[in-house]
Amino acid sequence: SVELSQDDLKSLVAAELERTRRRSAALTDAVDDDDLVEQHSPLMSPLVWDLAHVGSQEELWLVRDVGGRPALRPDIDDLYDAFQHSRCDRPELPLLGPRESREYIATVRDKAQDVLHHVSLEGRRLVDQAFAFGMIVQHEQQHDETMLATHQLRRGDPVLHAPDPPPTARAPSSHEEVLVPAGTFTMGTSTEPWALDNERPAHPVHVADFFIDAHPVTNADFFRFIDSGGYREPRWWTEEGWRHREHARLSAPLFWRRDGDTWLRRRFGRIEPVPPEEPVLHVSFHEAQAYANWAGKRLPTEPEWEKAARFDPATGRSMRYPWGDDEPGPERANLGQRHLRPAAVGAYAAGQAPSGARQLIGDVWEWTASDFAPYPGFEAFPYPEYSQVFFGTAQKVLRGGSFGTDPAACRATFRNWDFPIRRQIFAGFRCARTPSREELD
Ligand code: AVJ
Ligand code: FE
Repeated sequence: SVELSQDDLKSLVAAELERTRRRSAALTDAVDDDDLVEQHSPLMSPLVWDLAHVGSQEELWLVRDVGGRPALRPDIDDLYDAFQHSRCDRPELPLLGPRESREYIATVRDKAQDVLHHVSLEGRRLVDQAFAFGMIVQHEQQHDETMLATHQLRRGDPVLHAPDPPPTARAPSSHEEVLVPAGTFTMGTSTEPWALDNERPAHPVHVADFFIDAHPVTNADFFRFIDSGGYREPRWWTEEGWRHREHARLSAPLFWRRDGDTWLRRRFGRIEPVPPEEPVLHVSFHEAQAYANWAGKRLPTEPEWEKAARFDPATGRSMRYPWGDDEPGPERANLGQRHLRPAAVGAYAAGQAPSGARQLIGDVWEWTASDFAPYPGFEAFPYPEYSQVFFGTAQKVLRGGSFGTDPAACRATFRNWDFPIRRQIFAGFRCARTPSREELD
């Protein structure tokens, strides 16, 4: 790749900051002030909290740490520290109001742009290749996806609008899978400039032969699981999964409602029939795992998912994306809230991986079988509260990003994680399986 001059890198970073802020503004300007301060679900913060929180993180990292400038609002650090107050308690806090929040984040942004203008992007690891700025861009984009999830939970008339994703040229059969032959590949990265600590370092992983679905599991597939009693049969579920299913009374994906013979769903304030050809969305890890068992398959492990997504057997190299090293464009993947729904399976032929799998990047986050764990040689950077404190068996890894994820916060090495009961995130899944002897001969 070409080394950018410091000036070019700075212009790129400045543009990314502004592009990201336009998204945050669109998501928060779409509703009135009452709506901004309201809690739409105990699972989520009021939108106004997310808004000021992105400014607070930007102040901490870019203005104070990188810039060495005095604190603007040390009095509000605690209010916007995600570890101090859980989401459900945030509406009771003396938060900045909508106007104050907008003023605050604009002031922080002016200072951050000034810091960017004056800083040397050399010497300190925190600023090398503009890492801290990239981290803040990704952080705001992650909250923009969280705010989109809040919009999905919100009751009331539709306020977000976007064109539909491109149609599919050829509808694949629902059982298409690809074989990824056994061998070692490079997992993670040590060179991607804005990769976060948990994606590092690059390391070799041997992966045995496996099949992986060529596309995510669809709503049509999921109808069959439901119709054949998938939610009523404990044998498809793990013990923990079944206990949760009973406790939460799960009987269909979140936002679905049965109307006679058809399934309807609410999508950003509109009611529509569940589209059969779209990836299933808003299912928990437990539902994904039950479906996979029912289908005679399993969820892919993280190494399997990543190998299917970026290993190129022709060169023996791991690529940044399934299609190569080029940034995602609109023809490659459904990202960036360009569309407010996943595309039908079979779309994005230009985004296909060498393995033959499609739609690995964008459309829906994909649950994997893996717990969120550090790679060998992991080093928390720049702060343990980003990833390290979440490592363990409580969190499952999701891969690939959704239609709500920005390209800046999505690549084939990117790791997301959440509790296995979570459903309000834009998550679906695809299945994998271990081939039988006969299938390999
Ligand atoms: C990586 C998406 C799990 O939103 O909880 C945002 C990202 N970390 N602010 C989250 C994050 C701090 C994180 N996820
Ligand atoms: Fe955050």
